[in-house]
Amino acid sequence: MATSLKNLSSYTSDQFPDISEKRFGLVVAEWNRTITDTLAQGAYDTLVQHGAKADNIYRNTVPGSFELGLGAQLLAQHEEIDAVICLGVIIKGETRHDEFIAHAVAQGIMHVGLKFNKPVIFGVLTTEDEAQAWDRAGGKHGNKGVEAAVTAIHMLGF
Ligand code: DLZ
Repeated sequence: MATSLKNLSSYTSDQFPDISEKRFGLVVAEWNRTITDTLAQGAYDTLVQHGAKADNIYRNTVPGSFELGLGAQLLAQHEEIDAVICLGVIIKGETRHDEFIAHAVAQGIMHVGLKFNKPVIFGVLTTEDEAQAWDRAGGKHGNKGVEAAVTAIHMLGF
């Protein structure tokens, strides 16, 4: 007998859930501030365009990307928050500092999502230089803040 695969997710990315009553936390790193601000604006605009209320979007800053995990946790622990979007820009320097930060942040953010059972999105650019970061913050590769917001919305329909 043939078995059928059911799509467990109620929504696909072109048919989003109603987010008009959802509350979002944005955690934005201050390192490379002009770029992270652009990512945050992209995320905010995308949430509003998809129906989120401006009053339901809470923005907090943290010093650097390394602090994004804790910032996310401090927001995610609140029952009213439905999803958290973490935004940062880690640019390669002379040492391997960037690698350690990037790995720690990725794991930290994943951990918070699993701990609180809610979407915690990794919107962190890890680039060779500032130009590559701008390419992904409104440049030729789009705005990854927008993509992070779309991912959060998608996951809320899961
Ligand atoms: C220290 C540091 C360095 C060298 N580079 C970056 C970066 O490119 N992007 C970023 O978001 N943060 C950077 N930081 C700061 C760390 O994330 C963190 O804030 C400090 O190490 C203090 O914990």
